[in-house]
Amino acid sequence: MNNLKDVDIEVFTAIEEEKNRQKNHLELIASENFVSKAVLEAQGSIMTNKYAEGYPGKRYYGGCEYIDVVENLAKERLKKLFNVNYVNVQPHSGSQANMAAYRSVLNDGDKILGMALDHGGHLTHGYTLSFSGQDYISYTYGVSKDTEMIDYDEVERIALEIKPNLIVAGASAYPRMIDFKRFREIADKVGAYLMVDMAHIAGLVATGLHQNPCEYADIVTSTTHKTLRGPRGGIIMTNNEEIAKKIDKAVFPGIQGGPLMHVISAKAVAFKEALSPEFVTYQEQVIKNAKVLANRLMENGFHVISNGTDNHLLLVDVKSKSGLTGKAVENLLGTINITVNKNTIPNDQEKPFLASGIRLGTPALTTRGMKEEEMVEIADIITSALINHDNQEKLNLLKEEVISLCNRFPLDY
Ligand code: DSN
Repeated sequence: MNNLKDVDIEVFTAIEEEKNRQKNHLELIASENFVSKAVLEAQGSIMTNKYAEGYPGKRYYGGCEYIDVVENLAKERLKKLFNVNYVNVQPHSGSQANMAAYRSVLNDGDKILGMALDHGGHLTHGYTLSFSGQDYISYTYGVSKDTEMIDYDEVERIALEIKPNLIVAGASAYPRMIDFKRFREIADKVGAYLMVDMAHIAGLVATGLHQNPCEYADIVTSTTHKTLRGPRGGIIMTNNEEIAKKIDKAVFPGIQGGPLMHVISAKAVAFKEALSPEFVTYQEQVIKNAKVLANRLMENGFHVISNGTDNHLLLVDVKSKSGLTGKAVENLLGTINITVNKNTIPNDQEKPFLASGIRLGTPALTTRGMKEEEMVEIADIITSALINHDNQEKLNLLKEEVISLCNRFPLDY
């Protein structure tokens, strides 16, 4: 069979250019990472050719014997990783994992309570433009104005007032540990299900560096491609057998057809990698790096939301120091090969499209081997870029510094 270069030079070239971009830019988007070659190999394999609707041992198609081997490996490894009894590895994405999780225990029109998007929550935690804010009546909690951290007493007050059927814990832009035990107590007080979306922190949970929500929640969902460093996809977990059966039905045939077996193969590989001792060392470094990045930016005069971080990410208020919006800073840093995303900060006065902050995460750079020393260098480059945002000569020098840093920590693709 012909290879990609011969069949489709345009796609081949775009992939090569993206590879070069990944190699020559500092990737600070908190939800991104670099998978191993083994994960890439599994995901790019012939497993993509197979239809396998159903579950291991109960498929709607013949020829699934090796597919079953792989899905069972993924399931057993995932159970071990998070010490949980029932798992579903078929969701195509985090959004679909969340949709199936809600549908397994809720009816349309039920009430859900999740973290507000502009306080660090996720679209699928009840945002009005998402299915989660349309199929369910959604309410939000946020972070305290003073501490910029979750105020659990306030969450409890809101829960007692609205009596949700389900509470969602978990976030996309929250730099602190989340107390799932406390969320369980609140859910029990109001007779609600507790669902935890641990997508961002799954790698930290897998290595014991964050409280494990599987001990407390009725359902835990996650993606597999953030701190967990696997292929792009979703997973659902529970310790409740009845809920597990409903989750399986909600995923297939509820909202999905054939599972992506090449992705499930890659998930199995990633879970094996995550069970290794090296993965613990990696996650420890992810946190150390985030703390150093946050501290250096604070030393340089930035307000880092909640005055620091406990996990893999930090939120920086760029507007108050530089006068630039998050969007302007995202664009500016892009010109010197630093990739970040603009992010609203709690009680942001800017529209979400502009935002006052940026979100920075260390999982990807830590995979490249960068450590504390490099985080200090990066914090200083970011600071200098903002101070010199209209000095092209200085920006050119900073870009050279970024490329030299990338060259010192090559990406092995
Ligand atoms: N888009 C993801 C993130 O960047 O956090 C969440 O789904």
